[in-house]
Amino acid sequence: KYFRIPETLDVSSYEQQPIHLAGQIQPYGVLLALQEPELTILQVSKNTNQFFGIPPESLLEQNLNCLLSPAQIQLIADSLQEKQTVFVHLLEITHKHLEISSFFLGILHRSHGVLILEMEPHSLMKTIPLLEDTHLLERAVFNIRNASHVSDLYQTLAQEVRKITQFDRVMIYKFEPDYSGVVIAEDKQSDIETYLGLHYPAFDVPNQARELYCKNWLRVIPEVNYQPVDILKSNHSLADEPLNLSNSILRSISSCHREYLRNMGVAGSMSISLINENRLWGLIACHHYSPKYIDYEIRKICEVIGQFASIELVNYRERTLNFYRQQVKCIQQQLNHNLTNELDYIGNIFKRNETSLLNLLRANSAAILLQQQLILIGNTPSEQDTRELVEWTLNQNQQDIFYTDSLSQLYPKASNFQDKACGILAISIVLHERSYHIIWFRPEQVQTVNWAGNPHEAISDDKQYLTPRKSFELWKQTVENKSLPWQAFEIEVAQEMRNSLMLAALEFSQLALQQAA
Ligand code: BLA
Repeated sequence: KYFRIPETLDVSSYEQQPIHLAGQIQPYGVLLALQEPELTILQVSKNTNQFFGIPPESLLEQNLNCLLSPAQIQLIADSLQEKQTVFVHLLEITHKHLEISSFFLGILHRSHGVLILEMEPHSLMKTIPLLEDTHLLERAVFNIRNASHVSDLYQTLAQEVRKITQFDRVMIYKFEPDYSGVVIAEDKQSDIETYLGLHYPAFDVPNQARELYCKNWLRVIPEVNYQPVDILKSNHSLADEPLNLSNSILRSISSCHREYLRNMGVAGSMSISLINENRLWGLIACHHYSPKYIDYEIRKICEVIGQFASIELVNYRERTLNFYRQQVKCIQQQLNHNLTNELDYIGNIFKRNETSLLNLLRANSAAILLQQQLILIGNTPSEQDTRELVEWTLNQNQQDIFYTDSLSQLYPKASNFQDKACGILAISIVLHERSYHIIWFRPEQVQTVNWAGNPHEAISDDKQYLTPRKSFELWKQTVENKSLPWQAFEIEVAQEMRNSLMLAALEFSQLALQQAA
């Protein structure tokens, strides 16, 4: 039925590849590893001839002053006394033979005991005046802050990054709790196909990549079709291991990912991390269909936008949680009010709060069983099926809350109503022989995704498995017979609901006892 993972694709081998020890760089700059404090060159990328007119062998074990003027060396040495982690200088290098000089941005950071200097050609003409940069950033921050709701925030974020960078496509890629991902917003050229709403399996951005992207905010691949450049080591080099390039901007990108991009027709790419409490929340993923170099200054602006948006996302989450808490409180207050005709009364409260009850737990439908009285909200399984299901959950667990995102695995009958109840969350209270139950239902995940294009579209070439469309097919396999997972905060909300219901039930039973006496 579904496209299967090709046997030749060993996903686990990519999961383990240490991408920060690639030992190679992208060819759009030069990398030097230096020993402090003398600034001796311990390692150097093999492409120095092209940029400096000097072969890499003749730079090894030399002092950096063979490349830079004493004034520049002093500038670097002074900056290294400062506390920050990255140092940036505009550097001028004179080609000895051609007698011309060229400019570079020299970006320095320390990595496991060595100082790494990366040099990117930098045209003085191209440097955007500082004021203009500030305005780009200011506008983006203003628009992001003024987003009216969270989906507007995602869309604005994609639009702002695209306005600033002019990529053909900018997407907001959000990780789910299981690290599969979904494109939740997109701004693109009008004539290319959309990826909005497509889901991808977790290995599309493997674990080690996600870990790395939590440490640095941005990567760029100006030219996907590049030939990686090796790094030359001096014989006296301190360590045998490859350099740790975790924070290097030139780090060569995993060949698997490059193939993926090539299969998508992408020739230039960039991605910016969105981080929430040390967890990679998502990525701003940018594609271009021809090679695309983005100036360092613009990349920095994008990085700051990513950092700002990350804070906004946390704020939004807080606000959402507060909103839910208020709704629970509201239902709670209604339950505590006027305790007369018990069952009808509780039933009415829930009917009146139908929408909140569903939104509270992002459920599509729900059922409330008060003694024998059954109230169905939304598109639920049939009355008979629901009653049997409640009975089953009661026998299943001795706990107050029962939830699963793959009901049919535990309760085979559920495969008849996967489109309504593939995942359930149930709370129950049994008190003095009276019972109260609420069950929330979620349909099978595949049925809720927003299909971009025709999901049943034939996949013509089996060899090209590394493309978003095929990833989407793979993702569908991983979520077959599964609903969206219940998240920790949703379980908390359900627990809250149960507590409120419990309190109301207790009051009722006391009232009943008093009346009997
Ligand atoms: C990295 N995978 C990435 C990155 C993205 C994606 C955005 C970040 C690198 C970057 O900036 O470009 C995934 N990009 C997507 C997805 C879409 C997109 C899903 O545009 C959808 C529209 N990737 C695979 C498979 C493997 C794989 C099958 O699809 C290997 C089994 C590996 N992806 C992979 C690796 C990296 C990666 C190893 C890290 C690249 C690096 O930083 O070196």
